[in-house]
Order: sequence, then C-alpha cells, then structure tokens
Amino acid sequence: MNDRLKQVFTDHETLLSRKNEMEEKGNGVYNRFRYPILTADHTPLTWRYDLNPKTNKYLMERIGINAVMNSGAIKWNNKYLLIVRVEGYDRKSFFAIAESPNGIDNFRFWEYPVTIPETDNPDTNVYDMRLTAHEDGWIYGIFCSERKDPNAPESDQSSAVAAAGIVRTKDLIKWERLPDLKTPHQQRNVVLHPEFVNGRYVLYTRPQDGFIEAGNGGGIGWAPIDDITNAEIKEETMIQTRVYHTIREAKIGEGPHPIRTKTGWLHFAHGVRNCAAGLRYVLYLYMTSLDDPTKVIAQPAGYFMAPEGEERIGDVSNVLFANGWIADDDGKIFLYYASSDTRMHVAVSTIDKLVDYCTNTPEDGFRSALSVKNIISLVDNNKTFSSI
Ligand code: M1P
Repeated sequence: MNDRLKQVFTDHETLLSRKNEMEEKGNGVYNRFRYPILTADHTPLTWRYDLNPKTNKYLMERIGINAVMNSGAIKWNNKYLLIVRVEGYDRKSFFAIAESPNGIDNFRFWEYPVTIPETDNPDTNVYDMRLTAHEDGWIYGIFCSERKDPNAPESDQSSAVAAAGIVRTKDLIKWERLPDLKTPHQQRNVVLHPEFVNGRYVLYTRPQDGFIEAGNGGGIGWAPIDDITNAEIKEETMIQTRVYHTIREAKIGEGPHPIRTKTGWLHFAHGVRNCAAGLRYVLYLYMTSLDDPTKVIAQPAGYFMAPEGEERIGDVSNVLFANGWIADDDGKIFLYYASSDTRMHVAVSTIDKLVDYCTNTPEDGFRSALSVKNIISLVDNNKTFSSI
C-alpha cells in the first residue's frame, strides 16, 4: 500500500470511530452532540476511489460525494439505522443505510447503496425517505421522486414535479417498488402513519401547487388510503396549515411518523418562512389526539430547534430538516436532523420531556402583545421561586 493510500484509509477510520460527546449545556428539553454523526467524508472509500493502482495511478477520487442529509431512521436488530440521503457531485441523490451500535457515533455505511427499483416513468432524483414499520408487517419507505416538468418549455431546465414514491421491504435489503401516490397536487414530505385507522392506511401529506412554491397548499394533510399497493388520495383533511408571521408561514412538512404516547401522538415537523437571506427551515413539535388523530391537542409556539453555529452554513444555509427519530423502550429518544442540506446530527431527549414541552409551552397568540402577556404571566408565577 503506498503512503497516500495508507493515509486515506487511516483518516477515514479515525473519522468513523471518533467518539461523540454530548453537549451538557442544553435547554432542558434536549441535548445536542458535539460532532455531526455523518458527513460526505463518512461515505465508504470504495464508493469514491478506484483502488486499483493500474487504473488509478494517481489515487484520484473517481466519484465525488457532496453531502449526506435528511435521513429516515429505524431500530433494527438492536442497531440504530439511518436511511441517508446521499448526494453526489452530479447532484443526484440516492439512499444508503448507515448503522451505529449506540445511535450517537460510529455510524458506518453498509457496503452498497440501496437499489430502489424504478417505475415505467423513471425518477430523475430521489430523496428524503421516511421509514414506517407498519402494523401490517412491512417496513415502508416513502420518498420524494422528482422528475422534469413535462410541460416546461425547452428553455426551462429547472421546473420539476414532485411525487411520493413508495417502496416496502422486510429486510431493508430488497425493496419492492409500489406505484407512486396518485394525487391531484405535487407532493413532498409524505409519511405513512404506523397504525391502521378505521381499517385504513393513512398518509400525512404536503400538497403544494408548484415544486418550490406551496401556492394554496403547503400544510400537512391527513389522507386515508384504501389500498397501499395502489395508493390514491381521495380525501385530504388539513391538520397543520401555514400561518402568517409564524415559523410556518411559507410551508410545512411532517418529519418522521408520529410516536404514540400516553397523552397523544407526538409529531416532529419542519416549518419554513421567508426572509432576506432566503427560506429558513426550523423544526417544531405538535401533538394530536389518540382518539381522533386529525385533532391537534398541543401546539407549542415557535420552533423547537433552529440552526446553530456551523449548522447554519452549508449547501442550502439556514436549514434544519428532520425525517427520522428513534424511541428506545426506556423512553429515551434520538432526534436525527440534518443541517443546511450538508450533514447529519443527533440530539437526545426523552418522550416524557417532549410531551411536557408540548403540553406546557404556551401556544402562539399570533400577536406581539400576547407574547408579552405570556412572559408577564411567567414572571408573576416565578415571583416566589426566583430568589436563588
Ligand atoms: O433545502 C431545504 C429542503 O427543501 C425541501 O424541503 P420542502 O419539501 O419542505 O420544500 C426539500 O428539498 C428538502 O430535501 C431540503 O432539505
């Protein structure tokens, strides 16, 4: 092995085996970790280098990986698995599974990326898979399938159509492709609810008029589906809508599927607003009723997590995006999120803390005066407790 090759392998192993450290100074709700858990540099060297000295005498990287982000998550055989959106220098995204023994470090990619079968109308780009181990026994993956807008003129090489691609598997290795979701709108951020409701599958949807612009859509819908092998939206009830001057003014997207708690379904979503720097993506939580999951029972004001420090900067800056979390049996929860469309991170909390956060954080009053009122009421309540 020549010196450079040795160095490349050593550096890679040092990165993969680096221990992560919890940042102790949290806000009481969750704790971030010091290092990103996955970056482009974590991807296997065998995906990037031709290791044959005869065909690669300069040991050049032959295939470049630009970013890893927006990962679905699942606990599988006692390991923490992420189905990662990996993006090459060629701008194409694909899926690859990385696993960790503890959920916070030592994530290693499986040997090969995931092979997603194509439909008769091949996807140009695939990304942002949400995994759902459904009570029907299958693990479903729903992802965004992007294709060029067939109605765009030749001069327009940007307009696209977003659809929800659906796959399912029993072993996370062999994936069966089902027909894309039939819907009157463009769809991204579609997520399968883990249980049947009144005997039907249910999807969380995000109908939108255009590829980027939400138009009249942009909220989170609840859409019961009769046949998942030929999924079609026939009814769609909006459970989260865009609201003026909030963190969810421009569009919203359901993150991973919600988690059943004693108090209600706990949801993790992203909210988007526009500002001079462009779109700002933050993460928020809300809860829906166990009896009627279309009914919101807790909606804390504002964001739960927003980009901090190096998270603010990347390919698409000022973005946090989450489509995976894993709840352990002891109530601990791993929140997997991507920053600025570039890298993956983890934060930890517990179900109890997140439910407490949802049920005790004041709701948005939608006016400055009501935000002030909330603070005054907290100050008044604190009078007897603040003499430390
Ligand atoms: O670039 C930020 C995000 O933009 C899109 O999110 P949404 O579907 O809410 O518009 C997606 O392309 C997502 O992958 C990306 O992280």
